[in-house]
Amino acid sequence: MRNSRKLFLFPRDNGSILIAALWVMVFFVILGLGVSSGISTRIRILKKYEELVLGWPLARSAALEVIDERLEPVKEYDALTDLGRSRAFAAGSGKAEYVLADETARINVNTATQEILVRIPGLSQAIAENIIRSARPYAVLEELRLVEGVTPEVWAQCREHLTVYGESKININTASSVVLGALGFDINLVQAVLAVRAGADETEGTDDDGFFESADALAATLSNEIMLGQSQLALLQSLSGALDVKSSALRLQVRTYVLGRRGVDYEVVVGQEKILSWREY
Ligand SMILES: [Ca+2]
Repeated sequence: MRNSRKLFLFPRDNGSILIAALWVMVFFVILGLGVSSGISTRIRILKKYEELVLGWPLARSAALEVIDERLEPVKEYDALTDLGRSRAFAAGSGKAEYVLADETARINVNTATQEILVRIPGLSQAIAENIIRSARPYAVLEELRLVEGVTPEVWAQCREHLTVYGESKININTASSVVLGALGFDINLVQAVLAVRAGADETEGTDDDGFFESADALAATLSNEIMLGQSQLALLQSLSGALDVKSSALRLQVRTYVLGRRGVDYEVVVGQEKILSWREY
């Protein structure tokens, strides 16, 4: 017994020595792989930690900068040209790049009537009824997915037109043709609104864009584009309390860069005075 153990640990023939040496090599290779994968995992965790720790205050500072700016606004209206402009916030070894989108260009699902909801793509009469009967207000738009009839296909069609943020007034300077249609605008009115906003180059988001100075001035400004009929004037009159020219909630799409590397992305919604929602990717 003692001899055989001795023979295994210290083999005398060359073949056995070679096999033993190979086993030793395999052992060290496995050990080496284990150590290096442990180190690379640790480096990855540290990088992620660094991106989160440094990226979070960058995104938060960008959001607070937007809130501050809006407390003393330069303009009394919000239009696509200004909101879509790329902005940056830099601090130390980090930078946050962001663009703004208007949440109040969307229909607020918490306050919308059934008549408006049913004109949103994907929402049938039955689904619109279910939404009205459901426990509103929703804290997040994703709660809509729990409503009967809202399949993944319906959700994909309607989500970009809806919001749970803002004061329920639609910004006429940023609303899409779908949202204007949901409010009851006929095709001629929608085209007239878009024509005013697009300006001479007929493209929205450029420097020559037009805008509506106030909700009250909507009919007067549109009448420069088209001859307004009685029903159109009546609709604009009925909507005067539901329209605005300014946003009450903005969404920031933030990209962070930490030490020159792309960090975590954030989606932040800000209201008049505070951050309303926060997501990271
Ligand atoms: Ca333009």
